[in-house]
Amino acid sequence: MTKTARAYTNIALIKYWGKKNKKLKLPYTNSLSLTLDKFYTDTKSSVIDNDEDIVSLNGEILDFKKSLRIKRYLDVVRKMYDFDEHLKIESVNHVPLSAGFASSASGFAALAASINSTMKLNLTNRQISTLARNGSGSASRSIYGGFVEWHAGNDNDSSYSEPIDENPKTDIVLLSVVISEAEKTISSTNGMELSVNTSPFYTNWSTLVASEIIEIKQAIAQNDLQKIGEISEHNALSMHALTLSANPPFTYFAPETIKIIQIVKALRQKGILAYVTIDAGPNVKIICSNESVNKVKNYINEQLPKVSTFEAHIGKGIQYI
Ligand code: 2P0
Repeated sequence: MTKTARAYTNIALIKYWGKKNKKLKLPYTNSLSLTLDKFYTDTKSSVIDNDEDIVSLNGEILDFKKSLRIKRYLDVVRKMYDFDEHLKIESVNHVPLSAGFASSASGFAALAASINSTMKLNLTNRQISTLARNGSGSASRSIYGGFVEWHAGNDNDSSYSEPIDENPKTDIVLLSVVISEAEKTISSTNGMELSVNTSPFYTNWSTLVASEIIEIKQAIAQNDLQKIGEISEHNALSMHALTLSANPPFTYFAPETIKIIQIVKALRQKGILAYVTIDAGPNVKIICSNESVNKVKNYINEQLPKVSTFEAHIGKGIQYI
């Protein structure tokens, strides 16, 4: 009986933005994330007597085009671990597009864990993280719960994630504010490449990340949520500065994105704990505390009645169910 692997999504507090090796998805810098509860992917895989893989998502078999990324990934895994069997992959995403999170992190983390189990590869979590990274960079972090650091590394084996604190005591709550469910026009892969190649600030970004990783780890060790929020917000806005300073310039922000950044600043001035972090899209995630989250939610709903909000807490690492 093959087990289903479950992996939760994660939000980067110190962002990954740029690959030094596209094929292996080796990043230029380390990154640091928080694994979230609620939003996850369940994946089951089984060996089939077929010369092609079969991929199903949410109960529907994917056509050639939609399954291509996963099939290519399975080719990489077969080569890496020296097996020939083809697989049927059955994935169910509990990461609603409407919640403003990408599903590639939980998706490839669950897939890597599932292949490990089905093919009896006996991989360590570090090796599963490496395997997940080959599918999507941010997936390497979803192997663990709580706060997680992805070490950039220099080759396939040295680029992996590691837990910093899987059961943190900080009362961090993440409020996802959804402005738009539309597909982004510039994929993160293309956005990263354009920033690396053309932003004059890219070397400063690498230096900044190195120091912010050290600072945020100190703040995590001290359960200093305000400091965690300050560093995360600064890091996220610095990442977006790499898009605005690219040539040609681009941005993931929508007008409402800026509006929410301003609202969050105003809330802080009223003594309410709130900091923004933003990925490669217009939606904003607000770092709150147990105490501040309802106030933040009510204020956002009052000011922007059209947006929806989703609350998430600290999540766990890979589970087999
Ligand atoms: C992150 N993002 O650290 C950053 C911050 C978006 C902004 O990782 O090309 O889907 O598959 O390695 O992981 C989104 O990119 O990119 C991402 P690939 P991925 O979470």
